[in-house]
Amino acid sequence: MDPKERLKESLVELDEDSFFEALKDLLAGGEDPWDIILGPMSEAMDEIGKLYEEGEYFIAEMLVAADIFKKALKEMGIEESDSESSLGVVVIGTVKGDVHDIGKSLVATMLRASGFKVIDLGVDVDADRFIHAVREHDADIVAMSALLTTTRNYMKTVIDRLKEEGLRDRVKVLIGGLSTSEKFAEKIGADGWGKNAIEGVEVAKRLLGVPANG
Ligand code: B12
Repeated sequence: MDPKERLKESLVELDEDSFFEALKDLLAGGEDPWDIILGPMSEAMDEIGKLYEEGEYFIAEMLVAADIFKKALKEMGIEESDSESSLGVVVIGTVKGDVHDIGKSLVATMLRASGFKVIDLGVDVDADRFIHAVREHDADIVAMSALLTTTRNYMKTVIDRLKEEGLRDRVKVLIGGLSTSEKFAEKIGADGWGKNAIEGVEVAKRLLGVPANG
């Protein structure tokens, strides 16, 4: 079987040994880690979500999958490291009520790797914490993640608070996560939406007027 397929399947089946064997083969074959992460690994997570919806998998299985995913990131050296940057300051977090952190952390990592300074507030972040961080770090962008349809509306709450605090004109708002879309971003008055970590960086650059290859 093609190692990408094998990787995807073993993650869906939570077969850690077979997963890491396939990962080793892919990396040895010169595969780009980001292609693996945003390709078969993310597809496997979608599959696992479907199995959860169908009642085949439970929270425990989703947790195991998240654990394997994070181990793989470590194995590939995709870790968060801080760099002093010139492109701009991004405050990022998963919004209140939502604890999904893998996608948000990937976006943070990719932004850092691209030259942004990133303040990662973690998960379950309320409006007060976003506002405080924007002031403290003089942020250029507020980036929010939500995977649940029940938490995405909180993004609007944060945008409203930014307005109330007189900060909305000073920062761009970038959103993403499974429960969001370009249309949703427009609806709540965000400035941009990214489908994945790579698109997130592209949009962040565009919002700050940085050339695409800058
Ligand atoms: C792993 C997982 C969990 C783990 C999370 C562990 C962790 N540390 O993150 C645990 C077990 C905790 C969990 C809990 C729950 N989960 Co869950 N979970 C998942 C699962 C299987 C994978 C998520 C994931 O990591 N994906 C991989 C990453 C790489 O993808 P991503 O997060 O989407 O991020 C990418 C993009 O979306 C984007 N992106 C993300 N954020 C941002 C931000 C910006 C600014 C930008 C530009 C881009 C961007 O870029 C990322 C990289 O490409 C998904 C299924 C799925 N399809 O995703 C369900 C899923 C999200 N969960 C779901 C549910 C229902 C729950 C629970 C409510 C279950 C329950 N009854 O308790 C709880 C909620 C807990 C809470 N309060 O948050 C549903 C949500 C349905 C809905 N419409 O709301 C899903 C879709 C499963 C399903 N199909 O039913 N979950």
